[in-house]
Amino acid sequence: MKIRFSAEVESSLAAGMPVLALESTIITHGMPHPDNIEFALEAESNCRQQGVVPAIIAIVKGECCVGLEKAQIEFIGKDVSTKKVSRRELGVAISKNWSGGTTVSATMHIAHQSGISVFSTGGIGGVHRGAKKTFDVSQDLIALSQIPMVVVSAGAKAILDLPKTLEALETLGVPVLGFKTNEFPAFYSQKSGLCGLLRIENPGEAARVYRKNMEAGLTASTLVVNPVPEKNEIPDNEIKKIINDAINGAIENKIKGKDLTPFLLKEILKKTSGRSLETNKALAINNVSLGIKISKELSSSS
Ligand code: PSU
Ligand code: MN
Repeated sequence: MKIRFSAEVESSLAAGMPVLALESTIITHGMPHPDNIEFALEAESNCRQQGVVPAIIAIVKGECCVGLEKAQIEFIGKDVSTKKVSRRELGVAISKNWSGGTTVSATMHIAHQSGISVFSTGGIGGVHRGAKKTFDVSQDLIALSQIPMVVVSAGAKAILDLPKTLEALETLGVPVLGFKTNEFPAFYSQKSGLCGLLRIENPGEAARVYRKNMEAGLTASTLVVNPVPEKNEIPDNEIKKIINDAINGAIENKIKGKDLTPFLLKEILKKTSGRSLETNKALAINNVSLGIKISKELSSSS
């Protein structure tokens, strides 16, 4: 695949220095403008301050880009025609000269092809509620089972069916490590009631498990779940009704497929008067911080 690397990503990869992959659907479809741009720049600056090169991955005018210039971030974050590109749409997006935010599945594919092994997102996609009828299960789960990386996420988005998502991760052979917790986080809040994860205490443990998985020849990613900081969480009992109302709104408006997740996130933003956006930013930045530490552990132990 033809990949356009930013100068800093290219030199860092060549020198074996740590690089952290970041997705761009969170920028194009997950957050409104201009918060999305502010978030992306803050995430990048945190990486650089800690000695890690940020690699935002996106499709810009048909080119698969790893590491964006500031003008490119502003372009994808502002342009309303920017698509949401999942792994199956990569060839389509490039051949049609689209600009697109890459989802977790597409970002993982491109990061892995680029030789990047750590990736931080907000929350992975998973099994949607009502999947028994709709069959709506995110490609992110399949990508997690097929592409060996470390993926850092605040659990799966609370709009999903979390018990089924966790079961699917097990079926697909994806190890889930709880960062300082044994409970699967619920994106906006720390707790989901789903306990029994393998708990790790520090970034070095995540790096070690990933290395051992690689040595064992496993194809799945090591999924590190990192709860939203307590001060930023929206407690489960507050967010529950809002999510249910948003899901009912989607059913009424016949929103489905790839439009569903962006629709629900926007509805929740409206119904929480912007509080969900602050939480989303905080959890994603928190995942960037942990991704930075894991990528440094991996590059220093290689
Ligand atoms: N995390 C966020 N906001 C987002 C996403 C993740 O905080 O918008 C995106 C990711 O790119 C993920 C996608 O891959 O939502 C899932 O979409 P779907 O449910 O259609 O597979
Ligand atoms: Mn879907």
